Amino acid sequence: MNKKLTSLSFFFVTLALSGCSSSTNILDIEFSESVVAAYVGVEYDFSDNIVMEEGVTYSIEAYYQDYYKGVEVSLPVNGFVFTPVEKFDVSVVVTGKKGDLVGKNTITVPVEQKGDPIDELLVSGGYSGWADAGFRKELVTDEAYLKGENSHSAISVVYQGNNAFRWGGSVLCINNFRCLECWEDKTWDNAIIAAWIYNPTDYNLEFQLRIVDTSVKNGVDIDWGQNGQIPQIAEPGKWTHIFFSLKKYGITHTLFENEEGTRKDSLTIKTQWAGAPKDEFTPPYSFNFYVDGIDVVPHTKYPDIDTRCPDPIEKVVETSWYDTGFKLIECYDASKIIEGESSIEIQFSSSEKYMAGGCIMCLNSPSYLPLWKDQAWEDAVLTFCVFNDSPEEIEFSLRVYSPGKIDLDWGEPNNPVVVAHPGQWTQLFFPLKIMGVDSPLYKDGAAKFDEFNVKAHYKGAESAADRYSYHAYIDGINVVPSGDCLDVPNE
Ligand SMILES: [Ca+2]
Ligand SMILES: [Ca+2]
Repeated sequence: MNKKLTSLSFFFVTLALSGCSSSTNILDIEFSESVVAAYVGVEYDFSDNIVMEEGVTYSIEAYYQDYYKGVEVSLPVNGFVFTPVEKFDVSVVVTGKKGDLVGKNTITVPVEQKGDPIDELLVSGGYSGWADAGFRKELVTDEAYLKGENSHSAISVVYQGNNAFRWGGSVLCINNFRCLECWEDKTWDNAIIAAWIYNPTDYNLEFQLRIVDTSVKNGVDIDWGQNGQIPQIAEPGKWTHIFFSLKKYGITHTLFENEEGTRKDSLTIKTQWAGAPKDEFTPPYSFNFYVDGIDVVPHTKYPDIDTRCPDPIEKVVETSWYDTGFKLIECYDASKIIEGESSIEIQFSSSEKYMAGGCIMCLNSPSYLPLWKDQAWEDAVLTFCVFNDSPEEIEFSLRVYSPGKIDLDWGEPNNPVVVAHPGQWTQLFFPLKIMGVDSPLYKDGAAKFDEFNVKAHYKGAESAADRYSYHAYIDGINVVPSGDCLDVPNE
C-alpha cells in the first residue's frame, strides 16, 4: 500500500549520453552528464542540459506520450523553457545549426509530481519532520491518497512498535517557522487547524493537540485529554475532515512569533489508535493512515465549527470543585451574559438543603491569579453578577479558611450574606478587607487559603418530589478595587 518515496527537489537522473543522434548528422549535439527532474506545473529551463558550442544555434521541441490516451502531445516551448502538464516524462529534441551543418539529438527529462510545501516540511523539514519513536512519515503523490483542494501530495504515516500512547503519539509538529507561510490564516484571532485523514484500519483513530503557549507568564501547556479537548475521530475506511479550534484552547493570538519573531511555542497533532493493545506487555503492533490538506484557516472558511469558548475565569470555575447537587454549564445565551462571551449557568437539584450554603465556586486555585483585575489587594472586593432564574431569593456568602489565621463560615460576623433577588440581575460585592483578607490570596504560585469558596443557599421551598432545586446564571466574577461596578441590567 505504500507508495515509493518520492524525491525532494534534488532528484538527479543520470543519463546515457550516447546514441539517439540521427545518422545524417554532421553536427554533434551533446548533453550534460545529468538532467534534473522537472515538476508538473513548474516551468523548466532546459538550456543547462545542452553542452553548447560556440557558433551553433540551438532550438528545442518538447513532447510526451500520454499513456492513458495513447497519444503524443506537444508542449509549448518558449526559448528553452517548457512546463510539464502531466506526470509523464518529456522527450526533448534539440536541433543545432551552424552554417550548413545541422544536428539533432533527443533526451528524456524525468517528470515528478512536486509535493505540497507543507507536506514536504511535515515529512522531512527538520523539527516539523520529527515524530515519536515508531512513527514513519513519507510523502506520497499517488492520486488515490490525495484529498483536498489542489493537492499534489499527502503524508503517509505508519506506526510500528508496542507503545499504546496513552497521552497520544506525536505525529505532526506544525511549529516550524518555515510552516508559517503555508498557512491560509495569518491572523489567528479565530483560527482553525483543518486536516483530512484517511484511516485504512479497522479501528478509530483519535486526534488531539498538544499546545505549549509561551506568550503568557510561566506558559500554558495543554496536553492530551486536558482543557476539555474535543477529540477528533477518523473512522475506519474513509476520509474524515478533522478540525481543531484554537480559540477553544484559549488561543486567539499569533503562535510561534513575537516582536523578535522567535517565540518557542509548540503545536503538535497527536494520535491514538483504538486498535492498540490495552496492556503494556504485548508484542509490536502496527497501524497506518494518510494526512492531507493540513492548514491553519480562518473560522469564516468553516463557520459551522463551534469555536465558542468560556471566558478564562469561568473556565477555571467550571473545572474547580463544587458541592454535590450543583451543575455548572457554559452559557452562550446573550441575554444571560454581562461581559465577555459566556456566563455560567448553575443548576441545583438535591435533597440536601445546604442551610449554611453549598459551595459553588472554589477560588483558591493559583490559576486565577493572572485573571483578577485588582492585583493591589489592600482594599479589594470580590464581585460577581447573578441572574436569579428562580421564584425565591438566593443567598450568597463566603467560606474563608486558613489554619491559625482566618476561619469564616456562612453568616459569621464580618462575613456578609448577600441576596440575589428573583427574576433579575444583581451585582454582589464581598469586601475582602473586613474579612481580614488584605494580601494576595496566592503566594509563590500556591493558594494561601485551604478554602476560599463562594457558597449559595436557596430560600425557596422543597419541590413536590422532596427535591430542593433552583436555577441561576453567574457572570463578571472578579476581584476589583472597591466600588467598581459593572453595567448590570435591571438596576
Ligand atoms: Ca497535499
Ligand atoms: Ca463572562
